[in-house]
Amino acid sequence: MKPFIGITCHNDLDYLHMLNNAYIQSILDAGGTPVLLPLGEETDTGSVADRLDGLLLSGGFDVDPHFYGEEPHKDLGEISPGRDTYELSLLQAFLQMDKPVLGICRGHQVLNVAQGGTLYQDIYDQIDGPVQQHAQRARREHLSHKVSVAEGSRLADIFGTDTIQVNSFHHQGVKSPGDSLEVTGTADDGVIEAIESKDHTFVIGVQWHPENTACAGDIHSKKLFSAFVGACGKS
Ligand SMILES: [Mn+2]
Repeated sequence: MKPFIGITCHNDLDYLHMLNNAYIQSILDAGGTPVLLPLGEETDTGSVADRLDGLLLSGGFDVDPHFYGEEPHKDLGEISPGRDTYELSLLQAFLQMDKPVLGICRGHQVLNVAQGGTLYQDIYDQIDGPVQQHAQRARREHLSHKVSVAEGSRLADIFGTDTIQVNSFHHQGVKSPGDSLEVTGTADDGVIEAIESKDHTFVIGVQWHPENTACAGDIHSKKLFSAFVGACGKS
């Protein structure tokens, strides 16, 4: 049986769920069965986690800074509070069961906040020193900047190299990593691009969007989805 992989959706206007097809296609291509999860704060997230083999937290709006103890910065973007609550609850359930989790962009940030970490609400305003462009003005499958992958990390094992090229569509980033999370990918300007849990079998967050580049044939992105779906098949 192919593993059932829950994918969270963006909920923009209270009546519409949205998910870029690239997430679905990347899971299908890697041999999984995608299960789209509707936002519902009253959902029994423990039962959802129990029935699924893995969780993909998709991209979207900024995380409400109240979840990491901050007031809104002037450059905070749009937020989706109901989605924050739902995803944080869902994620805790998966982490407790040690089922595989892949957080992408916003999902990488949600993972960090769930573990008690903090975010830069705006990397351009809040990081000292020069910050490179992280909101690329090119097609989604274009690989715009470098990420150095930490030696000995799970990502280094998955990619088989210590440097990859990624796309970039973010203005926030991980500031302090949460409990049990290690930084395993960084851009040249120091922006944290990947985190992994030391205490779980397969819990990874990436700041970029590998679903777009996997669908365009990028080998490292395809390896990441294969490793994730493979781990879900064993959970
Ligand atoms: Mn970036």
